[in-house]
Amino acid sequence: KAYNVAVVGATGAVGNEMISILEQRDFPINELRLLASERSAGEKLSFQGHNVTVQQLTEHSFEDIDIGLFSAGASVSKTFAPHAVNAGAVVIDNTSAFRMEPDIPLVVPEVNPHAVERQRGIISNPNCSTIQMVVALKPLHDAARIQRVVVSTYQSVSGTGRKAILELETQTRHIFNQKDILCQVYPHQIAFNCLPHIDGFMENGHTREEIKMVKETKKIMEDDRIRVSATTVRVPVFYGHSESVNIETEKKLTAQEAKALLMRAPGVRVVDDPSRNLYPLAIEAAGEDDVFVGRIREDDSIENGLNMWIVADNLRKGAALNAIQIAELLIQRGLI
Ligand code: A2P
Ligand code: 11C
Repeated sequence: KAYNVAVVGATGAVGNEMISILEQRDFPINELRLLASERSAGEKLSFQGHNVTVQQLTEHSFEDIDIGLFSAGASVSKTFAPHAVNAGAVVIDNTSAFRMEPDIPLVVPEVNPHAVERQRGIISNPNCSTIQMVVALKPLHDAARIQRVVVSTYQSVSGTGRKAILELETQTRHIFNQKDILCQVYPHQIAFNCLPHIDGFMENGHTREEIKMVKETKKIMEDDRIRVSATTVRVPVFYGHSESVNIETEKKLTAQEAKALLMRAPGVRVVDDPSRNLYPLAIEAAGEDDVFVGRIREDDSIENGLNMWIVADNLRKGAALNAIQIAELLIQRGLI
């Protein structure tokens, strides 16, 4: 069977990646409908060697659609996902709109594939920095139960979207040419800088991105006992999020045992050979599907502690690829 698929936010950074991943994975598509705002209606994007015209998203965009892949911001999802569901589509939503709603599954196929069975029309795709972390933590949690995670992220500008990619590019060029720089997307210069600020600030001093990592991890791992402390930082990298992750486990895991578990884990690629300067790098993870893990070592400051460095392409495994893997899971399980 082939499916009618709508990509909402098709002209954005994630939407573009969705189109290329659908093509690369030879997803069974009958019709691909590309939707965006009025601004880009009429634009043409290439899919399987053909030009597909972008249409303006409206309430009526979902007639005959089987799968709606949404990545145009939370408010667009809140308004339009219900229309897609009413039209009979399953929505896989890449925004934060529904993630924490108890009856909406939040799915990473390597971690909690069974959760798709509970879907009633909408499935949420987690935040990029959470996805790559839980893919690596799941096998360690199963073996030794993770009690606490302390994570600091180094997130690329593509996580913010197309305009932020352009901002880093332009600021960098202007600095080299001794021209004035503009800060339009971020409140401060991102070129040659690090901003400990992703998404909005909350009253308790944390950012929303940090709280997403705390709450989504518990929901996806289906274990509220895991304590997570996160600091999320934007760095001047175009593609690929990196994370320094420290975990405390109930049972002792040696670095060797952790490495062996990670080498067998689905979706994980261990790159860890300090003697040859080998460790995961954002520039090498970009364009790849795996979550890369390295610098795996024991943390001797606590009894059962491990440190590691986790890197993935935030637009692929962190967003578009995970969403399409959820769609593939629905097909495999006969749910659409
Ligand atoms: P458009 O290109 O027409 O503005 P990014 O995250 O890279 O900034 O991309 C955001 C995506 O969401 C783009 O495809 C953008 O379309 C789309 N989008 C933003 N607002 C709306 C809206 N109100 N209706 C439909 N699509 C939207
Ligand atoms: C970033 N993680 O890197 C964000 C992007 O909740 O889906 C994704 C925001 C979200 O800026």
